[in-house]
Amino acid sequence: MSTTEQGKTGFINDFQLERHSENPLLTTADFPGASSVFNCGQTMMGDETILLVSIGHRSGSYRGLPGSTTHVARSADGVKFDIDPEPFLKKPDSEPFSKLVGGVIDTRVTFMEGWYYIIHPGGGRPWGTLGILGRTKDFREFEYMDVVSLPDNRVPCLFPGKINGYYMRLDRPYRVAPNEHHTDGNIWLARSPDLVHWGHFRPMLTPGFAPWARTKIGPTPPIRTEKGWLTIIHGVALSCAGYRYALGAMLLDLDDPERIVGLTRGSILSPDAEYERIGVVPNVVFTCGAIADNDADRIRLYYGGADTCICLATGSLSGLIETCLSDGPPDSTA
Ligand code: M1P
Repeated sequence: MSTTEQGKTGFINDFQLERHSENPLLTTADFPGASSVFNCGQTMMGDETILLVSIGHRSGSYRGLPGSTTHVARSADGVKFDIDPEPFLKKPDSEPFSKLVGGVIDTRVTFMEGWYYIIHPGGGRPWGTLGILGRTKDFREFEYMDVVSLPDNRVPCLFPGKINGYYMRLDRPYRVAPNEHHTDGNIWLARSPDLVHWGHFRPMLTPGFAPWARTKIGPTPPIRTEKGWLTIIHGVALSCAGYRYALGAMLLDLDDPERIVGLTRGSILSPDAEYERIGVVPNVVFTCGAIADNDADRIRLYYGGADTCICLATGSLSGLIETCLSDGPPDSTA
């Protein structure tokens, strides 16, 4: 085991995802009129890799919600993507969604019970940012279901099925000072009988367990593994150089997902490549999910670099799980 840093209880692991040699895979050149390309939802549909790629338009907000659209990109090999010409998600025209959705970014995808459920942020000013749930079977037709979180909680991430009789999700509530970007963010758990009504809220993880996640953190949809629910998280550190977004992972107990059984103390990907350091928002690696290839013992992350392009990083699935377990639950170094 190589090490980078000494924690309070000893050395931490240095598991690192590997960048694909063809990064960045998708850029503004792939989307006419785009000013930014970033943070994609991701899943498998049969043998096809599906990305939901968010773009900001030169004619609209350069990376925020107003005017942004989300496009389906499909790939047989996970590297070369064909992009559907028409946007899959954009500002809807039916109430209450038209009032709350100015554009669509940062989709989280969870496949369960024959549907791909998608949550994306809505709201923004003056309402505050909240989560909107919809679903599709084929990434061609999409139906909105409801507003499933109050502000400010923009990225609820669904588990892929009921656990002990309830649907569950990871929440990321945060506080926003008037006219400011949010400067914090924690991870909570919520339960629901029907995916629309949510409660039994429980706090799970706050920032500060590692330097790269000192300021705020956020979840992605959990992936079922034999050893627990694997969840990629992002962590943000604020310094004199501004915000820096890195990625880590946590592992949750299969029967009691409120219990964190492992958490990487080192980041597994941080913004070091040029396409991650320079762009619309510098020093960002950010993912809205991950794809586990169990047979190949591989995890794939399609992530946004500097809010400007889509990249791919991969690593050993079992290696990441073992790193979570060996670094242990957050209390062990708290
Ligand atoms: O611009 C960097 C990231 O900012 C937001 O993340 P957070 O809520 O943690 O600040 C998101 O808008 C994300 O899409 C973006 O990459």
